[in-house]
Amino acid sequence: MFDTLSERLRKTLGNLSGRGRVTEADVDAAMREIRLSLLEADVNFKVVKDFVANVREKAVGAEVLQSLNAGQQVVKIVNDELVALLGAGDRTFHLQGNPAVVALVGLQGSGKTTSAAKLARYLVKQGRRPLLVAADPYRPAAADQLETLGRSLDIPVHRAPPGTPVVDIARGGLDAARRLVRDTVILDTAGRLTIDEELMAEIADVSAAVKPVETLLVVDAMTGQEAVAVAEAFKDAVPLTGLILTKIDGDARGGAALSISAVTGLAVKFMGTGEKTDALEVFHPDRLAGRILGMGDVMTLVERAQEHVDADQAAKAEEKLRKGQFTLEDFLEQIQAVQKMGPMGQLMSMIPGMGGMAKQAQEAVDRGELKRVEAMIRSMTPRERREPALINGSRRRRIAAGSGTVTSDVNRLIKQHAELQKLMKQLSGGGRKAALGAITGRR
Ligand SMILES: Nc1nc2c(ncn2[C@@H]2O[C@H](COP(=O)(O)OP(=O)(O)OP(=O)(O)O)[C@@H](O)[C@H]2O)c(=O)[nH]1
Ligand SMILES: [Mg+2]
Repeated sequence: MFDTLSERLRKTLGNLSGRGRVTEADVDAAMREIRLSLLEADVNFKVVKDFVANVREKAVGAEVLQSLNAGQQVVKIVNDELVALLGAGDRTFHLQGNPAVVALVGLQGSGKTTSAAKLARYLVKQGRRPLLVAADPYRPAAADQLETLGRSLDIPVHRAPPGTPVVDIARGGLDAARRLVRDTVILDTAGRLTIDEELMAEIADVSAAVKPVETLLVVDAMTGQEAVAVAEAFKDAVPLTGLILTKIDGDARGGAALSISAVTGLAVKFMGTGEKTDALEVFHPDRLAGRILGMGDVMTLVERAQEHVDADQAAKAEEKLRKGQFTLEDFLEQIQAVQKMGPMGQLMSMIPGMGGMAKQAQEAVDRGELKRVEAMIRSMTPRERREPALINGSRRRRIAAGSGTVTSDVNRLIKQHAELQKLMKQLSGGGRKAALGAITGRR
């Protein structure tokens, strides 16, 4: 979502930090660029105005410009201001009460049901015992959707016959939670196409009846500034405690995500980064700022790896790499493991210094390059995977035919694998520096 903005900001800040001396005019030029970048990313104009004014004041006011690393200090000021902008409001996720009640509200299709399931999965990981409640009395299909998600996660779902008043469903959910010894109730409420009084009254009734400790508004980041307007309207009508911003993985310009907290004063507590139930992130403003400014987000990357990668398997792969015994079979395993961690472009943007390659990497994946590599390795015999040296001309033709590729693709894969082997031998032998040079010198 932040690709274009990120690219532009990185360029502007790169120019600045590369300078020996920074003058007030340099700062002003950079601020003009940043202002334009933010406006084009659809950030609320008032938010942009304040942001640029704050950065400028801090950069020009103090002794920053006299210092030797003035450029870097200005970059740091931009980063700090961005963190402040993203992090407005109280981000604590409260779970007091037994059961603790969390209500999800929002417009139709914003991602309430999906987010309810994601949140339940997240809570199970925290050691809690959630119960999902289908608090949509109008569409039986809505309850079916939640039930399917609940079943796939092994989390119980409470539902009531169609037409049951929503307040009764919510109360029934609390009873069910006590009966089933569940400590958290997640209410998935019905959405409407527009903000209407009936919807607001219904949410207010549920709030009064079961007193949720969290009432989170689910907003679709793809709708841009409309999302900000929706949040403002809901905030005036019901007691919201925070936001879940969904579809951050989409290709909207990101302005909503950047302005919504600053405009409404409501904290973003979680973000949805994909359709699957594991695609939910606790919102960390500093990490998102790092990703946007191309400084990476190592913390999230490590957490993703911890969640998805088997530590033993990873250690074994590393050992093999070091010994130069990393076969194509291991290569295939690693490709699969990394893909479980998330879309390639997202992962690349979390690695410091690699942000600039995120788009290319994702495009390569979208073109099916990883799939082709997988198909080629699958078309090899186990022995060929272990000893690629065996793969002669006729075998190459067979592998290409079996995987729907051409022999030059197979050649390239085998060559890349051989290069990787060589590189790793250099890395584990004393020639670490030379090998790193070889890596960074490429491309
Ligand atoms: N890419 C992406 N898709 C999402 C995300 N969250 C939800 N979706 C998709 O958005 C669509 C609507 O999601 P739902 O969870 O059904 O939305 P809802 O708010 O419950 O909709 P109603 O109950 O009809 O009001 C589905 O196709 C979801 O898969 C997200 O974070 N990323
Ligand atoms: Mg729904």
